[in-house]
This record gives sequence, C-alpha cells and structure tokens, in this order.
Amino acid sequence: MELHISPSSPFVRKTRVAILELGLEDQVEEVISIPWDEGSADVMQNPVGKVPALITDDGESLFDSPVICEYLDSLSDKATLFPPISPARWTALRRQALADALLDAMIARRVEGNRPGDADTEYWIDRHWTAVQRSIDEMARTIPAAGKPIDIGDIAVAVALAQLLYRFGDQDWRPARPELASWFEGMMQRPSFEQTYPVDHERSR
Ligand SMILES: N[C@@H](CCC(=O)N[C@@H](CS)C(=O)NCC(=O)O)C(=O)O
Repeated sequence: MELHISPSSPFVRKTRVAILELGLEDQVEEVISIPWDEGSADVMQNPVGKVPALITDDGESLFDSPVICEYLDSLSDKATLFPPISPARWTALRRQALADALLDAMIARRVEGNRPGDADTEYWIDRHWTAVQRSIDEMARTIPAAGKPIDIGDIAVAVALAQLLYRFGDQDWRPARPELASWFEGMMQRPSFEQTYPVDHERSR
C-alpha cells in the first residue's frame, strides 16, 4: 500500500500513528505528496487534493483519515482501534470527530491570521479560536480512564492537541488543564507518537 503524506499534516499523523499502533508498518510505503503541488490530486487519486490518501494493494484510493484508519484497522490482527458496536465505539468516534473538527477550526484560524486583514478577519479568528477552546475543554471533560486500551479517539485527540502546541505553542493549552496535560504526556511517550513528530515541508510555490 502507498500512503500519500505531507510531513506536517496532523490528519496524516493520525494515520501514521494508527499504522504503528496496528503493527502494519512493513505493509505501507510512505510517499511525500504536497497537496499544493500541481498534479498532486491525480497522483494521490483524491479528487479533493488533500493528504492523507491511501492507495490499497488493489489500486483503490481511500480518503479521508477516518476512512483510512478504519480500513487499516480491518487489516490488523494485532489490535483494534475501533471498538465493536457498544457505547465505547460511539465515544471513540465522537472523540475522533471532535479532534478532527478542532483541527479544521485551527487550520481555518491560521489561514485567516495569514490573510491581509479586513473588517471580517477578527470576527473569523475569534470564531475559529472559540471553537478550538471549547473543543479542548470538552477533551478535558472526557479524559479516558487509566488503563483503557488505546482507540482511534485517543489517537485523534492526542494528535490534535500536539498540533496545537506545534502551531500555537505561544498559547499553551496545558497550564489551565493539568489533568488533560498529564494524559497527553502519556500519549506522547508512545513510540508511535515519538516516531511521527510533525515537520514542515517546503512548498514548491
Ligand atoms: N478531513 C480530512 C482533512 C485532510 C486535510 O485537510 N488535509 C490538509 C493537510 S493538513 C490538506 O491536504 N490540505 C490541502 C488543501 O486544503 O488543499 C482528513 O481527515 O483526512
């Protein structure tokens, strides 16, 4: 299988962490595909031109990160990141959705912050940042019990919180949320997170 990645993408990181947690690293070749490069949507076979995209051994392309993670999960006999139908499944999927939505809001806030300002810019920055803060508060309210097996919700939440520190390190979410910070530090010590630290890749334009 081929996983199209850009090394700074948190959605890519979710899939890379999942691959390591599931023990599938020998079956996946990583290919750097920068979405901003001409023709990358065709190479990735993803019409919306975003990473990650996974090309399966049958030549099918799969996107986006939740679909890729669930597909990878179906291939592993080592572990499962998607609990079977039960309350635990909805908790895991809800936490994944929360984390992905936090990242969407964080990215939108970053884009807005990099635009030449107009009257609406402050409104949108505030709106996106408020969504980010509410999402972190929700994560702090729903910290998993100690010893619970890791699932896709845990991976997604930890990736999102790590990306916030990577992109907005000057607005550290940890001091006001010590219990979430302590859970997060435990996640960051897993080899799957240590081996997937984000790196900015130079754009060709
Ligand atoms: N919902 C998608 C989001 C993927 C996404 O937004 N990827 C970003 C990189 S972090 C991207 O490729 N952006 C390029 C673009 O917006 O054209 C997922 O979970 O995979």
